[in-house]
Amino acid sequence: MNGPKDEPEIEDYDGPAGGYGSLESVGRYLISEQVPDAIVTLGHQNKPDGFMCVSCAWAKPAEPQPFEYCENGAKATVWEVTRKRTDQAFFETHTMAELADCRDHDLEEAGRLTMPMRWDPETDKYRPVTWRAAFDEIGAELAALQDDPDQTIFYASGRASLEASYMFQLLARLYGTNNLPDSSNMCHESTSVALPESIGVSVGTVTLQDFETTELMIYLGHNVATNAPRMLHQFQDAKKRGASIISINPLRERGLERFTDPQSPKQMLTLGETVISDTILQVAVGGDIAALTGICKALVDMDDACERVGKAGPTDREALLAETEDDGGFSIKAGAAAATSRRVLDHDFIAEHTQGFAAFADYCRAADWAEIEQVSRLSRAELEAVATQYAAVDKVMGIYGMGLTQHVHGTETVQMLVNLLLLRGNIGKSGAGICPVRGHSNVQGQRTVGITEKPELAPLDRLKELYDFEPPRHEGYTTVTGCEAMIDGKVKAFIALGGNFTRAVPDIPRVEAAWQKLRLTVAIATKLNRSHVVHGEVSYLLPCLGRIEIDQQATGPQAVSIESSLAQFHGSKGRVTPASPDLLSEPAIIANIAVAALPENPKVPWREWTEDYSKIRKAIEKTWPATFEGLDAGMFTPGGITRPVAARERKWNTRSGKANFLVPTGMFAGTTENYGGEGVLQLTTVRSNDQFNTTIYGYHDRFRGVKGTRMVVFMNAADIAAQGFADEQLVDLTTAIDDGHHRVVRGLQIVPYDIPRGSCAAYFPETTPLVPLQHHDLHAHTPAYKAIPVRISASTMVKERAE
Ligand SMILES: Nc1nc2c(c(=O)[nH]1)N[C@H]1C(S)=C(S)[C@@H](COP(=O)(O)OP(=O)(O)OC[C@H]3O[C@@H](n4cnc5c(=O)[nH]c(N)nc54)[C@H](O)[C@@H]3O)O[C@H]1N2
Ligand SMILES: Nc1nc2c(c(=O)[nH]1)N[C@H]1C(S)=C(S)[C@@H](COP(=O)(O)OP(=O)(O)OC[C@H]3O[C@@H](n4cnc5c(=O)[nH]c(N)nc54)[C@H](O)[C@@H]3O)O[C@H]1N2
Ligand SMILES: [Mo]
Repeated sequence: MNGPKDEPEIEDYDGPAGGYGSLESVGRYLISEQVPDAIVTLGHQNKPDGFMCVSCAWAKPAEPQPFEYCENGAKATVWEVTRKRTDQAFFETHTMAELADCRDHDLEEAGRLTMPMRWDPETDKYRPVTWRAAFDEIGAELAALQDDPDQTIFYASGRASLEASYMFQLLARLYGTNNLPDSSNMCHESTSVALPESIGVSVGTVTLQDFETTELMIYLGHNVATNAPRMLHQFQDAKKRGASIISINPLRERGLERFTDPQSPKQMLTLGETVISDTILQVAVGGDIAALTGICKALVDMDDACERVGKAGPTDREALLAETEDDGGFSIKAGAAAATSRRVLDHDFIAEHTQGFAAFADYCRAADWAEIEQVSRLSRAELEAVATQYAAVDKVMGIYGMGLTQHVHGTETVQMLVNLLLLRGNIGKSGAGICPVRGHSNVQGQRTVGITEKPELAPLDRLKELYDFEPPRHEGYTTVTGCEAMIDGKVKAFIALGGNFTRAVPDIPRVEAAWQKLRLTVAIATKLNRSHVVHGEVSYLLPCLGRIEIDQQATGPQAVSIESSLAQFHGSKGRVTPASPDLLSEPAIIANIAVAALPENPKVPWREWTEDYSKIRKAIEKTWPATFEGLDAGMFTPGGITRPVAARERKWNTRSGKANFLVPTGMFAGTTENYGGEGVLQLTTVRSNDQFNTTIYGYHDRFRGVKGTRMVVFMNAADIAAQGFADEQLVDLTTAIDDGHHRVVRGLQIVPYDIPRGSCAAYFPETTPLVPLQHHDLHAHTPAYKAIPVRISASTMVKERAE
């Protein structure tokens, strides 16, 4: 099968994000996927009466741009509407043993799945089956395991609609389990645990309107140009108004620096660019708690100085101002602020709305600058400058992605960002707030309609009342505990609503070995991936419609709904002819599995729901009236339906009834247990500009200048020299955690890169085998895909390509 076509090439990219590069890149995919006409389809993307992008979850504005899609959104669309097919002929020619050697890119590139298939042990090939036969056998297998329903896992990847997801969680609970992990477990789960403790909501508080008035955005651990490019429009507009952006990221990602709007003819023609970040602080991987502590400490110190200066008489004030010269002149500003009787912290807000300030302020006062500087690799002066900028404005947002959540102390890192915002009342007012940037297009919505392993987050009593059954009350598996249970032999069946589970999780080789021992693996999917090629004893591929396709049911074409990152619900209508007449919709597949596996329950109208999705939405509205009222009637409202988020109104649904300052347990977001010694680097695993998670579109990370390969490790030049390597040398990475498992990824090419010393970066999923399963957030169980301690050695692999 075809791999990367070009020789690996490493070059500097000095163009901006967006611009001609992105137009050219989209054009290339339209041709290679044989769908030049998809350009028409793209015109409907993210429009109020169109379809909602299947790539990221960024908000959809009420007044869209003429082309409300980005380079990567276009790639995702083209990838779904491709003319390529993995049809019967494809499966007849390939055994799974053969396909096991294929790269992620090659498997999906083969095209859309077209018919239901069952793996045949005799030939090691998937063979066509009828839908009826598939549902009957899956139903019988599930029923046979129902004496202990916790042997089955119902996994959801964040793309499926609110309607499909609602049915999926109900299927699992009627079956008897809360084993409902989803991709969110690997993603923003740290947010979902951190924010309820801090501010009493599980989602962000920022709306698109807030971008119109904000003065400062502190932007951490997210790669906008690649992973939520439409957000660059909000950044650019805010910049033009005079707002500032401070980025905190180990890498100087291209989108943090410059952006040319491909929608703006003037910018394109003049090659004009907007400089996005005013400041980029290149924090060490795992150094964010330290960096945020530094900023908070500077603010608390300023405020303390301010109080002293304010209380002092005129003579003492002179003396105090002189004294502050000793700390580099920084607190002079505090003195000046005091002279205008303005306090640095918002003490009225703190008194009225928060709890825990005194302890938090003491933590900041006691924090040691030397430690802060050592862990963050940022200087005191840099962090004080951020504090000064922060204190000078009234409307600040904290915006973040995986660089904060995927750490052993990810939850604490998110809570540190909230602490910073609370110091000046930056939550619950216009232009301010906390803004987690979600991943999959409906990952937030799946949680909102009950896909969760945590029984306390699901409306079990309401489900019991509506559907007349006894829902399971004990906790289900998360992604991590699910993998552990699989390895321990406690899991027998796995039903996947999308995703590529075995490539997305840590410790891939261990999980794959356990996966192959499962009795049943069922994949509801659009394209072939590794989690299908490696499979259980009885294995089914159930090909489904994508969101962009027309979903024709008994009552006519159906629409679905999703929730964006900014907590707005939107309707989405498919526009293109399905890839094959044999596809079923996700709701139809779930309904059929339910009917085949479960005893009849007249309260659950699976068939009627499938015929008319507005009935599913009505059921969702009935289950959560306060959240979803008006969903069915209003989902095509331009700009979506804004869901109520209590913290936006400064209502704090926490145990204390207030927003909570929470003191972190340490400065480093990673772990220092079980390893030590010379030469250990903290590896962070990231996405390239040519992938969507485990879907690898190609081998060209334009922004980082890497072409023709993904097997690279980005290192600081001083680390390369200190460890005695040469640029472009092939190396092996070994995990420096000693737990009895040897984890190695071989044959990565060194790319010298502007990254702090002691940190390195590489692509996911190629380097995911280095992540131990137990290396996860302590509270949320989010795998710590960032800050993995590794050692680097000269590669034992023969260098294959000619010099
Ligand atoms: N085109 C495209 N869009 C996507 C996706 C995709 O794969 N492709 N994936 C979707 C999904 S599911 C998700 S979750 C999001 C992911 O979007 P991101 O959150 O942007 O995901 P990553 O690529 O993991 O990049 C994390 C960023 O954090 C930085 N970083 C790494 N470690 C640290 C750290 O310790 N501290 C700080 N401050 N920064 C750090 C990296 O340099 C990088 O810029 O995007 C979604 N959108
Ligand atoms: N090392 C490392 N590992 C990571 C991460 C990291 O940063 N570093 N990030 C983590 C994160 S944030 C996430 S969200 C997970 C992602 O984990 P998953 O969500 O499990 O993986 P995806 O790659 O998004 O899933 C791709 C597959 O989804 C299927 N698919 C696509 N569209 C549809 C559809 O419309 N319906 C259905 N039913 N199926 C569809 C296709 O078969 C495709 O092969 O990975 C995690 N893993
Ligand atoms: Mo994600």
